[in-house]
Amino acid sequence: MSSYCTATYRCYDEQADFHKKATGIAVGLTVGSWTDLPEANKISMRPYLGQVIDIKESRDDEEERYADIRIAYPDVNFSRDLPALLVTVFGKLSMDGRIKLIDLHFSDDFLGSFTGPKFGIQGVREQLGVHDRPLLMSIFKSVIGHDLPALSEQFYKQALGGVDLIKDDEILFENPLTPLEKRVPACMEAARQAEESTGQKLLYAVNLTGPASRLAEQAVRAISLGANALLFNVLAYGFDTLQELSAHPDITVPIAAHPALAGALYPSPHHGMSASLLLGKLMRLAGADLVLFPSPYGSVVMPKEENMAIRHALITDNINDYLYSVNTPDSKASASMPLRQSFPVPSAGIHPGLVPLILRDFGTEVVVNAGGGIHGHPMGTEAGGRAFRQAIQAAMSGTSLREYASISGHEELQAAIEAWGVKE
Ligand code: 1AE
Repeated sequence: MSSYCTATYRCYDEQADFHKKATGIAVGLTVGSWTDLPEANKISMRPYLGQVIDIKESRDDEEERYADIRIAYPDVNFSRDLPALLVTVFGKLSMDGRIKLIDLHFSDDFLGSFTGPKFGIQGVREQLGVHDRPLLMSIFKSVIGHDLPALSEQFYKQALGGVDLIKDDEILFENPLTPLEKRVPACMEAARQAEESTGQKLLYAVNLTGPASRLAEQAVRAISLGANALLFNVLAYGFDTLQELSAHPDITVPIAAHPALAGALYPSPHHGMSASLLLGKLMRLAGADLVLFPSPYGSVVMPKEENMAIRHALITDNINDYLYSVNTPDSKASASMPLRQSFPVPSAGIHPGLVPLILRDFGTEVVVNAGGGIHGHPMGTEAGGRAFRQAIQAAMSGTSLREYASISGHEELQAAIEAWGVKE
């Protein structure tokens, strides 16, 4: 029996005949073209022909006319990798009018080639020995132009504040002052020293950079130098590169996916891909253990509905769950192979006063992540970490931040609230 992967598009047009449009896509992206090719009509071509599954026409809040179109593509048309699937379903089409790819549904046969995250939420928690609270990650800030001692000191201060993960800034590339070869041992030594005070394990996500052909070698080298996590700018390299890294037998540490460039792809209602597909389903399928994305609360804002759809895609048992209920013919997606869950990491402009909102929306399976919100703390970087840990503790115990901050010993949270306030 044939198997298919299904793409859902949102197509805007005031006049178009959406049935004709859908048929044009199903034929044009498989056996035919915009002209009626005689070859396309042959019976022998049928197994390769795309199928229009359904078309739901509607108007948005601005009264613009659109249709959600679902098309099934025969698996026989593409190899079992994301570049082949994405080029099939949205290659040329992505440039053809007001059309956005909003969801993908994978056949079991296609999914069979993917192992997903190597560690996932459980694996990351096991590495850290933390199972009962959201994790806290801090981001190196002000790294360019600094030498190794300055970087080690910054690392040490972050670690002393009680963070679980520290990630390189995504704009830190190979450079003469802090090359990976020296940076990893220096930072891991700072982690060891901090652990003596905190008793806390820590993951350091080192930025993998440089030519694509050397990334795996660089990752293995970083691990041999002591790196226990990696950061990767997935969209600059492509999902397939992430998949290769995550499936590599010698890359034995969690990978955090940075969303750099995602804004070129998801924000328009008329073009690109939905954020939940880009930063949710595809990141998880390609093997990201942690996925960063803008939150609804901070400095770079993504609508909450989109954020919740990303979260769902990262943690649901069934990666094939539909992202948009409007497209579900029977509101149930067929079950798929289980993949490990990826940690959602809502980010950008996060400060302690936002922690209750993050936990309200994401629950416990979340990484609270901050750069400026830690280093910009009025009492310094170490206090920045402490303020976040206090905010997490308060939110988990159902105590208001202001009340918790007024308790003796929580001066760091008090200072953070005075600096940035509390958002309810
Ligand atoms: C969405 C990515 C956020 C990120 O990478 C970053 O560096 C955030 O920094 P802050 O927390 O906004 O200072």
